[in-house]
Amino acid sequence: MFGFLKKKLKESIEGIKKVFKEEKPQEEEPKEELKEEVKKEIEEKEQEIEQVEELEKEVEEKKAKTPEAEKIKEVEEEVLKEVEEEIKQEEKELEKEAEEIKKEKPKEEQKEIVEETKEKKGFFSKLFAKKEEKVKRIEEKKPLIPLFEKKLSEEEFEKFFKKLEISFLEANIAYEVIQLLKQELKKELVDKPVKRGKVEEKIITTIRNTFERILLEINPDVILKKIEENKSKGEPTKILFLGVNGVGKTTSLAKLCYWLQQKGHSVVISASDTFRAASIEQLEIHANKLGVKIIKHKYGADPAAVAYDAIEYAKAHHIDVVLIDSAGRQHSNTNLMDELAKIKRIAKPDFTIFVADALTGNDAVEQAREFGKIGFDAIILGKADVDQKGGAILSVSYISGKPIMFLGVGQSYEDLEPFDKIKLLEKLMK
Ligand SMILES: Nc1nc2c(ncn2[C@@H]2O[C@H](COP(=O)(O)OP(=O)(O)OP(=O)(O)O)[C@@H](O)[C@H]2O)c(=O)[nH]1
Ligand SMILES: [Mg+2]
Repeated sequence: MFGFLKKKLKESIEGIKKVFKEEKPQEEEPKEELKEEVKKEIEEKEQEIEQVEELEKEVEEKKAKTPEAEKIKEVEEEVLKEVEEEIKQEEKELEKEAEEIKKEKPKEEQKEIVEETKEKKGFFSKLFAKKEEKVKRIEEKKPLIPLFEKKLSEEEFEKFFKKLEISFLEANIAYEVIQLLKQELKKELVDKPVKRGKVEEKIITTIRNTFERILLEINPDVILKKIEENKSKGEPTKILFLGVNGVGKTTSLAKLCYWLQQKGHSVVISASDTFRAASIEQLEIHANKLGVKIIKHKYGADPAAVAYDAIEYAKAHHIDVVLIDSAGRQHSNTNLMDELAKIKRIAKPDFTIFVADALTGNDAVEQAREFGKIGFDAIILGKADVDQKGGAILSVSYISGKPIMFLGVGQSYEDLEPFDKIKLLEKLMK
């Protein structure tokens, strides 16, 4: 999961790390058998690198003019003056001392004077030590000045984000989500000092936190609670599945049936897709495998009437849950959308679950927006196991305002995972 998005994210971050001088991009060794297309790609990459290098040069020039750089220069000059003054003073004192030695200890103590002179010669090494001390003092004073840390200008950020934006779009992340990510990253990066070596961490953390904030999840245990509540009133719990054609509604219904059975609940299935050829037979196969009753009418029958009968059957036989399938439909088909509204009116489901195919990316997000007009309570995103981009998963709850309950992660009955955003984000960011 997320292979594509992770690769793209890494590429974009490598680019910005170069602006922050954290890493040099590795130059690719062109292989002889490279096809024209690949060569072109390398040329484009080289151009990009050139652009980044130009940008870097600009940054260096700007850096020299910053108040921080000027302040460092000032301190250097100040310390230099201080130390030179001290050296001069020391020089004077030593000369005075030497004069006095000469006066006090004439010829007879020549030997001693020679020794003293030798010692005086040590004055030059002292001088040298002073110079070293000067460098040390400058280094000591520097941390008191706000040390130059790389700050990203708005212009640099825009350049960096353009690349990231393309990656996000390619990963099918919804435009609104990308704008939100941009806003958050801008807040964290533009004109803010970022410590060297911390750029990647900062970007990753900001992206992660934004996703954590916008991903909505709902624990499927709410269904179990509702079942208990309804049972105490002698009522079955009704769950309706809706979504466009082929997204995985029927498969998700069968998986949820299995999940409920594992929790000890009895189930009846309503074959309310009376429209698509072989839909009833498909559901019958699942019902037989799972050992549950299926209520069906003929093809072309009113799907709301099938649901009504299934609910009556559940009431009469004290069955805990009624799972209601429905025909896939395009949200633009008003007749079929009205039919769906009718099923909802008659069956009065406790939970309406919108099923989408994670692979369809932005389409899934658009569908959620449209089906939201009929109304649903939670989302199951199927085919997450084969989704490399993650765009639908990362965007659908923010756009629809409804939480994700499960991810479909395969074709067998066990392949229904309660949605856990922390676990998901770990997968994306690790
Ligand atoms: N890999 C994978 N395949 C899935 C998953 N969920 C469903 N599928 C497959 O997707 C295809 C369509 O699934 P259905 O459950 O028939 O979809 P539907 O929405 O009921 O389709 P219609 O009734 O025609 O609208 C089937 O081949 C399923 O096996 C999943 O989580 N992972
Ligand atoms: Mg179906």
